[in-house]
Amino acid sequence: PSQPTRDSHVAVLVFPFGTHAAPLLAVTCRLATAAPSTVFSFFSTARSNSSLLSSDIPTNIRVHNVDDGVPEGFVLTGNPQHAVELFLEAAPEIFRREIKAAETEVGRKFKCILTDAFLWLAAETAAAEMKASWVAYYGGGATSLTAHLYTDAIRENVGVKEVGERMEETIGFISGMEKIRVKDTQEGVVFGNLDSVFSKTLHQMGLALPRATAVFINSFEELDPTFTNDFRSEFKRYLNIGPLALLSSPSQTSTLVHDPHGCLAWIEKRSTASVAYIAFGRVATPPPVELVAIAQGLESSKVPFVWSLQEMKMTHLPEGFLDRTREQGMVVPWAPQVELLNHEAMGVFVSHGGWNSVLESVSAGVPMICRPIFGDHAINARSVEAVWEIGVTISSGVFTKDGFEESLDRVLVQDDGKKMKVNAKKLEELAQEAVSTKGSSFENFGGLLDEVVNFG
Ligand code: KMP
Repeated sequence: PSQPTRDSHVAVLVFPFGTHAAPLLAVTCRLATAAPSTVFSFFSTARSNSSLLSSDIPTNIRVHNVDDGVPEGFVLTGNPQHAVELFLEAAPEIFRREIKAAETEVGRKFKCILTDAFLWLAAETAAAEMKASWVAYYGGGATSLTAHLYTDAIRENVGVKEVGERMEETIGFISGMEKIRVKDTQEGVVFGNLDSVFSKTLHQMGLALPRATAVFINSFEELDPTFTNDFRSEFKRYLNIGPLALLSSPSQTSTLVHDPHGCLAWIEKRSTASVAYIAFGRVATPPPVELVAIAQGLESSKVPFVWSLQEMKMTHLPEGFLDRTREQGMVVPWAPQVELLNHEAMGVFVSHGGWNSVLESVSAGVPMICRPIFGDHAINARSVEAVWEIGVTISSGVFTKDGFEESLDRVLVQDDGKKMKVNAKKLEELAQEAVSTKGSSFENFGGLLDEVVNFG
């Protein structure tokens, strides 16, 4: 790789929902550290920016708050997709305005636009106007990206009417998808509302990504060799640069770990591979009846646990649960997830199967129990269960006391679960190799740096 071009300017456009922003900020920090003379203008909403603990970012990153696209006086409904769609519709104009202002402020034209793949329209619009290159970050894994990339092929083969009858069929007509069923695909691929702004955006994202100068994801090539090969011919450049969780390794920062509730001191006293860690995102939490089922399953299984649960949701827990389980486990509003997962006492990660969660579990060699909620959760959960064989999807799709107890027993006690542990440990090793010096993700990060700072 050549020396970074001096004085260049990179725009970073964030999709400010779910957990898209944090990995993109992490990548931006690494790029900015590697290219200190390049300015990175990072654009996201005020709400998203303030939720990123951004105390310690390189000085060549300039963080900008942008409009959220919600019209003045507009009242949002409870549906999270509504806010997403308002933002997506306004995004090309919002970012055009902000990019102009930042160019003037910094006094340097943008030569590269680095964006969340969901923002393909804003990205292509701005890149064409400024004659800049577009580098896209897809926030999920290779399997879920395949469903977006080949949406037309899936629609042709499965049809979009009476899909219900074909939900159990696999989509093995796409290489690497032999174990993925129609019902595992994201809403908006063949079922659900195909005409919503969100569904259309993701469909057209699949058509736009081959035009980007590079597409990168937070994963490692060895996890999905079939898709890795395919994407190399589909995209101009395809780069796996993860797992990001392994790049900021806990050992480097152990003295600084934020652990206000003493989870790490607590897990220290537990035996090997015995603890269940339960954590759902803020947006994607199971409904109150299922929180009760989780609590009941934990109590009757007697499995030691750490449960990260928003304070306001603790009111849904069964009467007396916290008192009765004081010795067995802890319910906390915040937990040091990566450090917990990497502790040898960790036995299973219970989550929705969002990409960041899956990859953090893989990176720590910890088997999973998945309860998919929306988006790519079901397709990730299916890969966990049927492709990588490192966990299970909760039976019947929702938590029940008995179903959860059975899953805990299967993963933590049965021979089946021991195999999952072995498989997860193998993937952890591959992930470690990928990020080590000369590993695939290490090399690919150099490739990304070239694309973003040196323009290939
Ligand atoms: C709100 C969100 C997200 C969402 C749906 C919402 C979100 C997200 C996805 C998603 C969709 C398809 C994929 C992967 C992810 O859906 O953040 O393949 O990433 O209503 O915030």
